[in-house]
Amino acid sequence: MKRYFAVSLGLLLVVLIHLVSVAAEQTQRVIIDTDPGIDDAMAILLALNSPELKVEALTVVPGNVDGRQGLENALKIASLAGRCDVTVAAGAQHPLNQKLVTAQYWHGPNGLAGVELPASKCKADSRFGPDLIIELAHKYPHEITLIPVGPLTNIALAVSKDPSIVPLVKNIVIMGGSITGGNVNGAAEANIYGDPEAAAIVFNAGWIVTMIGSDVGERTLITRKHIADLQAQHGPESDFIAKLADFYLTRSEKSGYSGAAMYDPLAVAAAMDPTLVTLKDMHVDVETKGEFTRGETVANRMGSNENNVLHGDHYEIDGMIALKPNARVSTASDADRFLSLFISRLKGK
Ligand SMILES: [Ca+2]
Repeated sequence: MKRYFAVSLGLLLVVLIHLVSVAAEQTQRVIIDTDPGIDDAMAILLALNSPELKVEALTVVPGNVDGRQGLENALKIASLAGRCDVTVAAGAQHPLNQKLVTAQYWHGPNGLAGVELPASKCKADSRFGPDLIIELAHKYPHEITLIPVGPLTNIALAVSKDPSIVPLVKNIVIMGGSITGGNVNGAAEANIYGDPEAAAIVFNAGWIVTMIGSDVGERTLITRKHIADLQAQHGPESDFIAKLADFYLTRSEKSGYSGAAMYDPLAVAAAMDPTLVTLKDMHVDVETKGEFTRGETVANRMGSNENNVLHGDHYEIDGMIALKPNARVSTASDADRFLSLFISRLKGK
């Protein structure tokens, strides 16, 4: 009888170890590069409350707020979630080739709708964000998914310093760009506009960038009904998100939107479950020079360019030149399913 129990216990242990290893395999290691930011805060808290993701680091980039404020916000958000185990590191302090453009207009004076979170119990890591990205890409080859949800400065610095990380990174899912007009002006989306040279480096690095653009974010709206649903159960994180969403919605309504665009959280969700978005392979170039179009993501949807050859005083089309896709561009989202996921993960938290 004793032997029977020992064998059963042994079998149970083998099954448990197998289940744990299967779960670990299915957990994706991610680095969120962020400029927090209202929708960044939502994205970070979604990731920290999703068992599919293991957040290896939050690296901070200037964008919605400057680098100092962004680091303070990231630390406070991690602390609110009780997640001081997550590495939080500062990164670049300015874009590669232009002045920083901050967005308190949309995100409030501190970038977090003016909501004052308690002082952070978490401490910043001393490593430089881009170096940490390089280090983690080597430590976990083919396992890291990068989720940049701010200007692409830190990612550009990392791949420029160590291009060998490109094939080591499993996936890169960015919130940025648009193929149907911008949110800064007619052409450019804010994250790409915030550092076009960095974006050009990232799109041309040799990996396939999954691009969750502002045009899709703007069709993935959180509404007052969603906030009420979120508030059916209270918790410190969900109460914080409700305050952010209320501020953000009021701001968006004043600008003529019927809800607030879930830009950054949709990128996190797409990394977790790509079926939440429709993706199409395209070649994307970043405009860095245009008078009206600096920061535009110029997407080729045909997979080719005309080859124009000079014949005397004019050019003639001499067939097409095939273009290799460098991006999987999201053209639509399943907004209802995404918002149900978002609310279910954060309700009562
Ligand atoms: Ca952001």
